[in-house]
Amino acid sequence: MRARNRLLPALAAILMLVTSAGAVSAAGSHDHPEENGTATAPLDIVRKATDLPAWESRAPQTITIDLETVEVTGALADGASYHYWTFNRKVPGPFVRARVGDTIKVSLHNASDSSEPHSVDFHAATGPGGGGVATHAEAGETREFSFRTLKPGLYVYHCAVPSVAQHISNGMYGLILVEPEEGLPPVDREFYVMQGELYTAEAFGTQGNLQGSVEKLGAEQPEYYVFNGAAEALTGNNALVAETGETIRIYFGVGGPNKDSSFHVIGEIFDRVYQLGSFVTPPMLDVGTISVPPGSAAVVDMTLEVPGEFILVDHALSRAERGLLGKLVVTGKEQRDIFDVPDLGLNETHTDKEPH
Ligand SMILES: [Cu+2]
Repeated sequence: MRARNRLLPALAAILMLVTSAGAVSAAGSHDHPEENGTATAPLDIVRKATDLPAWESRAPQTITIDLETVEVTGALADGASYHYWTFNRKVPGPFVRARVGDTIKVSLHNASDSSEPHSVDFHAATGPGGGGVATHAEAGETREFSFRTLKPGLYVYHCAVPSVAQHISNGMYGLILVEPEEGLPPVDREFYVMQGELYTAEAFGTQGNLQGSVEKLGAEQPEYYVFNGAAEALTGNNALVAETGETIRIYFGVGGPNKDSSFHVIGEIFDRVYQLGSFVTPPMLDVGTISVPPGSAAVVDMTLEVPGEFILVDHALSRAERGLLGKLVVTGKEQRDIFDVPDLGLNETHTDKEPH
């Protein structure tokens, strides 16, 4: 299992090299409506938490990022679809992995069938609008700009076309990691998770093709809260998976547009927290719940001592009943000196069949 763990990031790294020098791209054209999903056959817009490139030791280089802004009908919840606005057809947009001193060349193409202009503002960029004005593209247009990564950190990017709140809420946000020269301390597995809100005219739980509500958006009264784009998206086959004894890292961002997150993993303690995505500031140690504002991010590291299911939440827990729920499933040997439930048979529900 360990070998496979290492192989996947290695493959991802090779793919990144092949697309040289680290291009992030989406396949396909956008002139066929069926590719953009329908109310009866919505697309899976959820970006898997494992969908991020691996770290590599390297000198500063020029990286090309190809972003395509595509409006699609995606699955929001069981029996409910929504018209998302996306970077590369997934929410959040692609995880961009860079290092200090890189030059990032951004090419943004707005699909020809888009109803709106779109753009991208990188919080990692130093320059007017973070590129938001430079990349403002009408339907069918391509716009480019480049920036140097002057400062390490974990940063949000998002569409910056007014109403910006509407574009973000509809799914147009992602993370860019600018690693320090020496990288971060190594961990066994890394995950990419972002939180956002959706403002549907229909009440939470309504079936069918739901419509956006500018009134609820203006009042900051969302119906849905989501990790990686859809209700309870990071559960089932999309749950985060790891083994006892491993260290894991979550790159956690809040697209928002409006609500902060009190991010917490039930039954775990963060060993290291890089608050607000700062790597120059020493990380906080041993923290239970962190606060992440909209348009910001944090990095949390955990050591997994005990097997079982660990729930990812925003500790503003009413939101868990509006779709904001993820799972970390840990398999491996019980550690009864750390956590034991002698009378409930809890330990027998896990995969460990070895005698103690
Ligand atoms: Cu947009």
